[in-house]
Amino acid sequence: ELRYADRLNCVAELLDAAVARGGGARTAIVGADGNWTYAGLQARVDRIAHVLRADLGLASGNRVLLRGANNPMLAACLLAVLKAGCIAVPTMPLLRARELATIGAKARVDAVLCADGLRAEIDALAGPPAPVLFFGAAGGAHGADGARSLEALMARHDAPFAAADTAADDVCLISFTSGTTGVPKGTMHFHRDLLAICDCFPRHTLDTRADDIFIGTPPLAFTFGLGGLLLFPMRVGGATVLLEKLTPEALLAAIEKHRATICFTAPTFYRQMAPLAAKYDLASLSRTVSAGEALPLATREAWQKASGLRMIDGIGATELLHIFISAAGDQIRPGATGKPVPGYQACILDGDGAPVGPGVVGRLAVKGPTGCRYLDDARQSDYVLDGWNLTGDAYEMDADGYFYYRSRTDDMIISAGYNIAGAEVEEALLRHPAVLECGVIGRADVERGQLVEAHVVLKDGFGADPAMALALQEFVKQGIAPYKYPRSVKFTDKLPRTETGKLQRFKLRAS
Ligand code: 3UK
Repeated sequence: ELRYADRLNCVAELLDAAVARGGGARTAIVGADGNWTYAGLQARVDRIAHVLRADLGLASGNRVLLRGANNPMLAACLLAVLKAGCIAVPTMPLLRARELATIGAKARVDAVLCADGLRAEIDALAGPPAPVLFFGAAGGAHGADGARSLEALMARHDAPFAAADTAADDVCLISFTSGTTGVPKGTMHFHRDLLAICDCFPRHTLDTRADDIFIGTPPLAFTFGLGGLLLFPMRVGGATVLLEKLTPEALLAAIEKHRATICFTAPTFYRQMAPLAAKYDLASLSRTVSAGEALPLATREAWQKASGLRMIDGIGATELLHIFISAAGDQIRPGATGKPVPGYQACILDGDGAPVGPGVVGRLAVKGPTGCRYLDDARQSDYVLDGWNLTGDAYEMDADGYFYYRSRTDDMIISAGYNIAGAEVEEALLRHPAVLECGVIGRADVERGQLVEAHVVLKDGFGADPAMALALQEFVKQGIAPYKYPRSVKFTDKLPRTETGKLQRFKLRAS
């Protein structure tokens, strides 16, 4: 049972408390241009909070849109918004002007803090919705002029900033979902939610400590990254490595260079890192976390073989803020996501909302200290039923209480009366030595209702020809029940993915 005070500012707990405990000289953030200590981070956060209040005239509850790639200044801006009692509206770096305008309008933003390197799309907005300040990656010089430069304004404030007196259940974050189905939805989270996620998954499953060094790819604008690469490290007084634009090679090199201990990224990244891992010294790593998409067994095995580390799979959602089912160490059961993280409960429901027992595929329902509150009320009842969050995933439980991912509820393929989970076919295909990546969807078909269709990216050196398509079909028939094999195989160079690393099946269906 988690207990928090009624009046609570999460940044006071995460940052000021770390400094007050004597951790001011410890490294908080490692960036491309050097390290910031906890005291150094606090000083910057306080200056930015003063700018928000004094120069922009913001009050508690005002909303601030944030735009930037993962770097120390973006982290400082995010924390300053919360410390000032305002609401952070983080946005993904690749968003274009029109999408930013939509989010800005939906979230009714009152101000914008934007990385100078990403200003083009903000400049392209017809009328910026609110005052905009620009910042550099490490708080240094950049292109923006005096009155629009965050750093220039920060230089005028050197007094400590006392955290705004907020309620534990004041909204502090509006986070937009990745839009795997097309339309991003805004979700609201409280000050206490940001602490609750630190006190569940990382504490119980990862056993995080002050000497941990966190690294990974998810943007801070994605709650996977916000938790794993900012809040979790701060909660234990550890360090986070924030680097922009990480390729698989660059992530491996950064793990080696910074002696990272915990890595967060998506399955597709582990798949790409596995064949390269032998070239790097990864001895510092002790925990590797995969989330965002189902982890295929073939990927789990490839990474374990390459790194000597077992993969910690975990399912999280923007609506629930972070990971709620996972397993580590001896608790890992390959093929299963894991068990509910302490603090959360999970069950499987049938179409009428009644719980089903082991071995039956149904709708995953989750309850815990964090939960869904959509900005857009109309969708709330689709996601929450009697306090249980319906994540939109089809799962199955075994007799020991392990949860097995099957598919997204709306991605289940129904072909000639059979229910086929695309993820299972993908997993079978990934075991073929020629397959680098694949996505399996149901294509409308007069005869069968839907036809299993595989979109396949081959590894270098393999030919995309009818013989290969046939070989892959035969291979799947040998691996899983033959009726699941892809009757259509299409080769492509690249699969459509969101910035969070998720396959966009709706785009495959439309292709
Ligand atoms: C899918 C998974 C199988 C699943 C997220 C960690 O992904 C995150 O949030 P989103 O809102 O998407 C949620 C949906 O993604 N998913 C995520 N992880 C897994 N499916 N196995 C997994 N391990 O469909 C879920 O409903 O973008 C992940 C932490 C914070 C997050 N927001």
